[in-house]
Amino acid sequence: MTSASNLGLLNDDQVASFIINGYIIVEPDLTADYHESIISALREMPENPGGHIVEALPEIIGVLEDPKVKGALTSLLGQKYVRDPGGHIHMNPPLTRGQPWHQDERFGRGHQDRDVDHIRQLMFMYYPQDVDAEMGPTVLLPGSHRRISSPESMVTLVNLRGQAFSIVKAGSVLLTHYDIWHAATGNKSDRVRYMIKFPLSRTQENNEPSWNHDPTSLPAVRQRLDGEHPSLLSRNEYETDHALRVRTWNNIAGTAAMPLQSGEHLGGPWPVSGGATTASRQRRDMPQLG
Ligand SMILES: O=C(O)CCC(=O)C(=O)O
Repeated sequence: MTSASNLGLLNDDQVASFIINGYIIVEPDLTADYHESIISALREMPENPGGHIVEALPEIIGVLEDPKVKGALTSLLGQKYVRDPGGHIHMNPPLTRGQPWHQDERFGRGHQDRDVDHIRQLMFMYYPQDVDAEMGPTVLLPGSHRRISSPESMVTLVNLRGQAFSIVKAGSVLLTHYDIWHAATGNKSDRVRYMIKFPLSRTQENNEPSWNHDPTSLPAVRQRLDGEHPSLLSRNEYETDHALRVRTWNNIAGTAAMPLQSGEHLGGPWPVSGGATTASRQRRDMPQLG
């Protein structure tokens, strides 16, 4: 798709980043007054409306309809994405403890059914106030959406190498792959931190990219999908992860799909270190050598 529409569609590089890391932050074109009004409405709510967020807070539609948000959602979930029933207002009051790391469950789907090579569902997380490091930001682990893990095996995990925090400006929207590992962190401040979360889904497969695709950027995308490794992976999993990233691209790119293995992936100079044998493994181990 080209930029004919007025949506803030993502470009190839941004889609590649999402595939690699599993998240993107969007800053909607809404005013500070708008976000303030959401905070006021949240403060006045007598209780958490559970999944009935839009009924309790109709103004929230403004964020879902923002062109940048719609553009990012269209880019990642296709033209006909839908907001699923449910969602949750996550209020993180002062002096809470952090949550355990987890992947969200969904409509009876268990951890064994996760989409390790596709983008079928996203989580939308909207922060109406600034969130700093003390205020209990959400923590997430880049690249973890391709890792199937049971809740039991995650419950004892604490700080993970490469973890990233949603330290964001008021009004920011964090879009994540549904299966990303995440958790609320403890709020050490004296301020309440709100976050409104909605699940969204793809309803149809793409015949062509639903983002602002430029065929000339494919080599650069390929290099990133081949060569960038989120830090949590053990060495033996690098190759599997590379293939899952390319398969994810192919599952959403329609006519812009690429061969699963590039020539470089199959051969090339011997590596300087380790037992690897291919050029892509050399890039993996010594990315500074290109
Ligand atoms: O409140 C947060 O930062 C994250 C909470 C969350 O996503 C969850 O409980 O699944």
